[in-house]
Amino acid sequence: MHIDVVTLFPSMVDAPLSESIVGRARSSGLLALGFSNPRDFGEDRHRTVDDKPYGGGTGMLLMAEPVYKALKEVKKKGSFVILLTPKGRKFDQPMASGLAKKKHLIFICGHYEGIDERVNDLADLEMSIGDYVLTGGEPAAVVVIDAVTRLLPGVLKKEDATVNETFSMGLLEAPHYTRPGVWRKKKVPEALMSGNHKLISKWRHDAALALTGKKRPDLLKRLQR
Ligand code: 6GU
Repeated sequence: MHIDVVTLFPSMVDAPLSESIVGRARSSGLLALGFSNPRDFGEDRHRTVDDKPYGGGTGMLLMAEPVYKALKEVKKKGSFVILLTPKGRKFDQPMASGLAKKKHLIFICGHYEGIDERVNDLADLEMSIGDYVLTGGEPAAVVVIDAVTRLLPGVLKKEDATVNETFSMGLLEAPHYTRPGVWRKKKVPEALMSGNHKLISKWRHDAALALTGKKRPDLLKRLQR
């Protein structure tokens, strides 16, 4: 998978995606992550990329042209372009699965108060990661790229990969425990210590259902529909 990020602050995306599982996916070539910076396409001698909004109001806006040029630099036939904005469709696991099947993704990160509305036409999809306001799209790009990368073939061990499917099925995962069997008077559930795989599977399924019902009844309702 090849992903490019159009951003004024590439290190905000590069650094968090250099660690752990995603970092290894990049080192091993399963994920190629690139950047294109609108700052490199500013037109005046200060390479200005922002300006005041028409009609007044607080804050500055990213201008359309530097974003357009930064996008043009990385866009190919078959690229899927995503504009990250709090006004977009809310990201979830099924959307992550859909994106994981694409060849080339491009994320455009807004910053400041946003981007000139006219760049919206450049995107195939507008996406948000939840109902709160971030300073820019960069943390959202990190979230989406992480969720997509762990779905790419070869990134996770086979056993772990099925765990993603559990959440795509719409249930929270059953609780996990490791040694010791008793920790500060708290015991690990009997079934998990039994060595009986059928019993363990049943315990996990029941626990997942109960947990989801308690913490996320909305997910259960969606499953029943
Ligand atoms: Cl994608 N961008 C910004 N700036 N804020 C957000 C967001 C994106 N998703 C949720 N809040």
